Amino acid sequence: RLVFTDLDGSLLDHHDYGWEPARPWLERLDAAGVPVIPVTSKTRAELLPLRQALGLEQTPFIAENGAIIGLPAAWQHARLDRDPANVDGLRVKALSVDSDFLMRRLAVIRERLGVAFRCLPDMTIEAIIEATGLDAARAGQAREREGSIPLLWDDSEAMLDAFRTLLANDDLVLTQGGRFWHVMGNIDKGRAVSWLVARLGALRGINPWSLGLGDGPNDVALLNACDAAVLIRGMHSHPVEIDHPRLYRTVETGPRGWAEGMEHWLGQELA
Ligand code: 2M8
Ligand code: MG
Ligand code: MG
Repeated sequence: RLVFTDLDGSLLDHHDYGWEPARPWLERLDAAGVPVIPVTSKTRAELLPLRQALGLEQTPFIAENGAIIGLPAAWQHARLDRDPANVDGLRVKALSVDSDFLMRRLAVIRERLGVAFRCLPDMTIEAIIEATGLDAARAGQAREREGSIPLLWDDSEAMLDAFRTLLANDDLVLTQGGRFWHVMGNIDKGRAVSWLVARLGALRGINPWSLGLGDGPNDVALLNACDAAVLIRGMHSHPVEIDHPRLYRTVETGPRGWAEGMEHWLGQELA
Protein backbone atom coordinates (compact mmCIF):
# COMPACT_ATOMS: atom_id res chain seq x y z
CA ARG A 1 0.00 0.00 0.00
CA LEU A 2 1.03 3.58 -0.75
CA VAL A 3 -0.49 6.91 0.25
CA PHE A 4 -0.05 9.91 -2.05
CA THR A 5 -1.14 13.19 -0.52
CA ASP A 6 -1.46 16.85 -1.38
CA LEU A 7 -0.24 19.16 1.41
CA ASP A 8 -1.88 22.62 1.48
CA GLY A 9 -5.60 22.32 2.23
CA SER A 10 -5.23 18.54 2.66
CA LEU A 11 -2.67 17.19 5.13
CA LEU A 12 -1.90 20.81 6.10
CA ASP A 13 -4.48 23.41 7.11
CA HIS A 14 -5.19 25.98 4.38
CA HIS A 15 -4.68 28.90 6.78
CA ASP A 16 -2.07 28.01 9.40
CA TYR A 17 -0.39 25.02 7.67
CA GLY A 18 -0.77 22.87 10.84
CA TRP A 19 -1.51 19.10 10.82
CA GLU A 20 -2.38 18.25 14.43
CA PRO A 21 -5.68 16.43 13.62
CA ALA A 22 -3.83 14.14 11.17
CA ARG A 23 -1.04 13.20 13.57
CA PRO A 24 -2.63 9.99 15.01
CA TRP A 25 -3.16 8.70 11.46
CA LEU A 26 0.41 9.55 10.43
CA GLU A 27 1.57 7.45 13.40
CA ARG A 28 -0.74 4.55 12.49
CA LEU A 29 0.52 4.54 8.89
CA ASP A 30 4.11 4.70 10.06
CA ALA A 31 3.56 1.76 12.44
CA ALA A 32 1.96 -0.24 9.62
CA GLY A 33 4.86 0.57 7.27
CA VAL A 34 2.67 2.42 4.75
CA PRO A 35 4.73 5.12 2.98
CA VAL A 36 3.11 8.57 2.91
CA ILE A 37 4.33 10.46 -0.15
CA PRO A 38 3.75 14.24 -0.39
CA VAL A 39 2.55 15.41 -3.81
CA THR A 40 2.52 19.16 -3.71
CA SER A 41 2.94 22.52 -5.43
CA LYS A 42 5.63 23.36 -2.91
CA THR A 43 9.32 23.53 -3.80
CA ARG A 44 12.06 21.12 -2.83
CA ALA A 45 13.44 23.86 -0.53
CA GLU A 46 10.11 24.04 1.30
CA LEU A 47 9.80 20.26 1.49
CA LEU A 48 13.12 19.43 3.10
CA PRO A 49 12.25 20.93 6.53
CA LEU A 50 8.59 19.94 6.22
CA ARG A 51 9.35 16.27 5.59
CA GLN A 52 11.47 16.26 8.72
CA ALA A 53 8.74 17.87 10.81
CA LEU A 54 6.15 15.41 9.45
CA GLY A 55 8.43 12.38 9.98
CA LEU A 56 8.44 11.62 6.24
CA GLU A 57 12.19 11.61 5.57
CA GLN A 58 12.25 8.00 4.44
CA THR A 59 9.68 8.42 1.69
CA PRO A 60 10.00 10.04 -1.72
CA PHE A 61 8.30 13.35 -2.51
CA ILE A 62 6.76 14.98 -5.55
CA ALA A 63 7.25 18.75 -5.63
CA GLU A 64 6.13 21.62 -7.89
CA ASN A 65 2.98 19.91 -9.16
CA GLY A 66 4.84 16.90 -10.53
CA ALA A 67 7.84 18.64 -12.11
CA ILE A 68 10.31 17.53 -9.40
CA ILE A 69 10.69 14.11 -7.73
CA GLY A 70 12.96 13.40 -4.76
CA LEU A 71 14.11 9.82 -4.10
CA PRO A 72 15.67 8.81 -0.77
CA ALA A 73 18.32 6.06 -0.86
CA ALA A 74 15.91 3.14 -0.41
CA TRP A 75 13.94 4.26 -3.47
CA GLN A 76 16.94 4.65 -5.76
CA HIS A 77 17.50 2.16 -8.52
CA ALA A 78 21.13 0.98 -8.70
CA ARG A 79 21.33 1.38 -12.47
CA LEU A 80 18.84 4.19 -13.14
CA ASP A 81 19.66 6.54 -10.27
CA ARG A 82 23.32 6.03 -9.37
CA ASP A 83 24.92 9.45 -9.42
CA PRO A 84 28.25 10.50 -7.87
CA ALA A 85 26.91 14.06 -7.49
CA ASN A 86 24.26 12.70 -5.17
CA VAL A 87 25.84 13.73 -1.87
CA ASP A 88 22.96 14.33 0.52
CA GLY A 89 21.48 10.88 -0.06
CA LEU A 90 18.60 12.30 -2.06
CA ARG A 91 18.31 11.86 -5.80
CA VAL A 92 16.36 14.65 -7.48
CA LYS A 93 14.66 14.09 -10.82
CA ALA A 94 13.28 16.88 -13.00
CA LEU A 95 10.55 15.46 -15.22
CA SER A 96 9.93 18.58 -17.25
CA VAL A 97 11.23 22.03 -18.25
CA ASP A 98 13.10 24.30 -15.83
CA SER A 99 11.74 27.45 -14.23
CA ASP A 100 14.12 29.88 -16.03
CA PHE A 101 12.66 28.69 -19.32
CA LEU A 102 9.13 29.16 -17.91
CA MET A 103 9.92 32.71 -16.73
CA ARG A 104 11.20 33.63 -20.21
CA ARG A 105 8.11 32.23 -21.93
CA LEU A 106 5.82 33.95 -19.42
CA ALA A 107 7.47 37.32 -20.13
CA VAL A 108 6.90 36.84 -23.87
CA ILE A 109 3.26 35.81 -23.38
CA ARG A 110 2.54 38.73 -21.01
CA GLU A 111 3.89 41.11 -23.63
CA ARG A 112 1.97 39.52 -26.49
CA LEU A 113 -1.41 39.40 -24.70
CA GLY A 114 -0.97 42.63 -22.77
CA VAL A 115 -2.24 40.97 -19.58
CA ALA A 116 -1.36 41.55 -15.93
CA PHE A 117 -0.10 38.82 -13.60
CA ARG A 118 2.54 38.52 -10.89
CA CYS A 119 4.97 35.60 -10.94
CA LEU A 120 5.93 34.39 -7.47
CA PRO A 121 9.72 34.64 -8.11
CA ASP A 122 9.21 38.35 -8.99
CA MET A 123 7.30 39.11 -5.78
CA THR A 124 9.00 40.52 -2.70
CA ILE A 125 9.15 38.40 0.45
CA GLU A 126 6.67 40.83 2.01
CA ALA A 127 4.21 40.37 -0.85
CA ILE A 128 4.52 36.57 -0.61
CA ILE A 129 3.89 36.69 3.15
CA GLU A 130 0.87 38.88 2.51
CA ALA A 131 -0.55 36.49 -0.11
CA THR A 132 0.14 33.21 1.69
CA GLY A 133 0.53 33.75 5.43
CA LEU A 134 3.89 31.92 5.33
CA ASP A 135 6.69 33.22 7.56
CA ALA A 136 9.71 34.93 5.98
CA ALA A 137 11.90 31.79 5.85
CA ARG A 138 9.15 29.71 4.23
CA ALA A 139 8.29 32.51 1.81
CA GLY A 140 11.93 32.54 0.68
CA GLN A 141 11.86 28.76 0.18
CA ALA A 142 8.62 29.08 -1.85
CA ARG A 143 10.46 31.42 -4.23
CA GLU A 144 13.14 28.81 -5.01
CA ARG A 145 11.34 27.36 -8.03
CA GLU A 146 12.92 24.61 -10.14
CA GLY A 147 10.16 23.39 -12.44
CA SER A 148 6.98 25.45 -12.03
CA ILE A 149 5.90 29.08 -11.62
CA PRO A 150 3.00 30.09 -9.37
CA LEU A 151 1.35 33.36 -10.34
CA LEU A 152 -1.39 35.69 -9.16
CA TRP A 153 -3.77 36.59 -12.01
CA ASP A 154 -4.60 40.32 -12.07
CA ASP A 155 -6.71 40.24 -15.21
CA SER A 156 -10.14 39.06 -16.41
CA GLU A 157 -11.48 35.50 -16.62
CA ALA A 158 -11.81 35.95 -20.38
CA MET A 159 -8.10 36.74 -20.75
CA LEU A 160 -7.30 33.69 -18.65
CA ASP A 161 -8.64 31.51 -21.49
CA ALA A 162 -6.46 33.31 -24.02
CA PHE A 163 -3.51 32.87 -21.66
CA ARG A 164 -4.15 29.15 -21.37
CA THR A 165 -4.31 28.82 -25.16
CA LEU A 166 -0.97 30.58 -25.68
CA LEU A 167 0.63 28.41 -22.99
CA ALA A 168 -0.69 25.27 -24.68
CA ASN A 169 0.95 26.46 -27.91
CA ASP A 170 4.27 26.14 -26.11
CA ASP A 171 3.23 22.78 -24.62
CA LEU A 172 2.90 24.43 -21.21
CA VAL A 173 0.15 23.72 -18.70
CA LEU A 174 -1.89 25.94 -16.36
CA THR A 175 -3.40 24.51 -13.19
CA GLN A 176 -5.08 25.99 -10.10
CA GLY A 177 -3.82 25.69 -6.53
CA GLY A 178 -5.37 27.11 -3.38
CA ARG A 179 -4.23 30.69 -3.95
CA PHE A 180 -2.11 30.75 -7.10
CA TRP A 181 -2.30 29.60 -10.69
CA HIS A 182 0.67 27.37 -11.56
CA VAL A 183 2.47 27.10 -14.90
CA MET A 184 4.69 24.15 -15.74
CA GLY A 185 5.81 21.96 -18.62
CA ASN A 186 3.58 19.16 -19.88
CA ILE A 187 3.38 17.42 -16.51
CA ASP A 188 0.93 17.01 -13.65
CA LYS A 189 0.75 15.38 -10.23
CA GLY A 190 -0.82 12.24 -11.70
CA ARG A 191 1.98 11.58 -14.14
CA ALA A 192 4.55 11.95 -11.36
CA VAL A 193 2.56 9.50 -9.20
CA SER A 194 2.48 6.97 -12.06
CA TRP A 195 6.23 7.45 -12.51
CA LEU A 196 6.85 6.60 -8.85
CA VAL A 197 4.55 3.57 -8.92
CA ALA A 198 6.43 2.31 -12.00
CA ARG A 199 9.72 2.93 -10.20
CA LEU A 200 8.54 0.79 -7.29
CA GLY A 201 7.65 -1.95 -9.76
CA ALA A 202 11.17 -1.79 -11.25
CA LEU A 203 12.74 -1.86 -7.77
CA ARG A 204 10.70 -4.52 -6.01
CA GLY A 205 8.54 -6.12 -8.70
CA ILE A 206 5.34 -5.11 -6.93
CA ASN A 207 2.27 -3.20 -8.02
CA PRO A 208 0.97 -1.54 -4.83
CA TRP A 209 -2.57 -0.50 -3.98
CA SER A 210 -2.55 3.32 -3.87
CA LEU A 211 -4.67 5.85 -2.04
CA GLY A 212 -4.67 9.52 -3.13
CA LEU A 213 -5.83 12.54 -1.11
CA GLY A 214 -6.28 16.11 -2.34
CA ASP A 215 -8.55 19.15 -2.23
CA GLY A 216 -8.06 21.18 -5.39
CA PRO A 217 -8.33 21.18 -9.19
CA ASN A 218 -4.59 20.46 -9.40
CA ASP A 219 -5.18 17.22 -7.46
CA VAL A 220 -7.63 15.62 -9.91
CA ALA A 221 -4.83 13.93 -11.89
CA LEU A 222 -3.28 12.74 -8.62
CA LEU A 223 -6.57 11.19 -7.46
CA ASN A 224 -7.21 9.63 -10.87
CA ALA A 225 -3.75 8.00 -10.81
CA CYS A 226 -4.63 6.16 -7.56
CA ASP A 227 -6.78 3.06 -6.94
CA ALA A 228 -8.87 4.81 -4.29
CA ALA A 229 -9.24 8.52 -3.63
CA VAL A 230 -10.29 11.12 -1.07
CA LEU A 231 -11.50 14.53 -2.20
CA ILE A 232 -11.09 16.78 0.81
CA ARG A 233 -13.64 19.57 1.03
CA GLY A 234 -11.76 22.68 -0.07
CA MET A 235 -11.90 26.44 -0.23
CA HIS A 236 -12.60 26.71 -3.94
CA SER A 237 -15.57 28.69 -5.17
CA HIS A 238 -16.17 26.20 -8.01
CA PRO A 239 -16.66 22.54 -7.08
CA VAL A 240 -13.80 20.28 -8.16
CA GLU A 241 -14.90 18.17 -11.14
CA ILE A 242 -13.87 14.56 -10.86
CA ASP A 243 -15.23 11.19 -11.89
CA HIS A 244 -13.40 8.44 -9.99
CA PRO A 245 -14.93 4.97 -9.40
CA ARG A 246 -13.65 4.77 -5.82
CA LEU A 247 -13.94 8.30 -4.46
CA TYR A 248 -14.81 9.42 -0.93
CA ARG A 249 -15.73 13.09 -0.40
CA THR A 250 -15.08 14.42 3.08
CA VAL A 251 -17.32 16.58 5.23
CA GLU A 252 -14.38 18.15 7.06
CA THR A 253 -11.67 20.35 5.50
CA GLY A 254 -7.85 20.18 5.76
CA PRO A 255 -6.15 17.72 8.14
CA ARG A 256 -9.51 16.82 9.77
CA GLY A 257 -10.82 15.81 6.35
CA TRP A 258 -7.55 13.96 5.75
CA ALA A 259 -8.06 11.85 8.89
CA GLU A 260 -11.74 11.33 7.94
CA GLY A 261 -10.71 9.98 4.51
CA MET A 262 -8.07 7.70 6.06
CA GLU A 263 -10.66 6.31 8.44
CA HIS A 264 -12.99 5.65 5.50
CA TRP A 265 -10.47 3.64 3.44
CA LEU A 266 -8.10 2.16 6.02
CA GLY A 267 -9.91 2.37 9.37
CA GLN A 268 -10.93 -1.30 9.41
CA GLU A 269 -7.69 -2.64 8.04
CA LEU A 270 -5.35 -0.71 10.32
CA ALA A 271 -7.59 -0.88 13.39
C1 2M8 B 1 1.65 27.96 -3.55
O1 2M8 B 1 0.97 26.72 -3.69
C2 2M8 B 1 -0.38 26.61 -3.19
C3 2M8 B 1 -0.85 25.20 -3.44
O2 2M8 B 1 -2.20 25.01 -3.27
C4 2M8 B 1 -1.33 27.60 -3.85
O3 2M8 B 1 -1.43 27.66 -5.09
O4 2M8 B 1 -1.99 28.32 -3.10
C5 2M8 B 1 3.15 27.72 -3.84
O5 2M8 B 1 3.78 28.94 -3.97
C6 2M8 B 1 3.82 26.95 -2.74
O6 2M8 B 1 5.21 26.89 -3.01
C7 2M8 B 1 3.56 27.64 -1.41
O7 2M8 B 1 4.08 26.88 -0.33
C8 2M8 B 1 2.07 27.83 -1.18
C9 2M8 B 1 1.81 28.60 0.11
O8 2M8 B 1 0.45 28.83 0.30
O9 2M8 B 1 1.49 28.54 -2.27
MG1 MG C 1 -4.27 21.68 -1.89
MG1 MG D 1 -1.08 21.45 -3.56
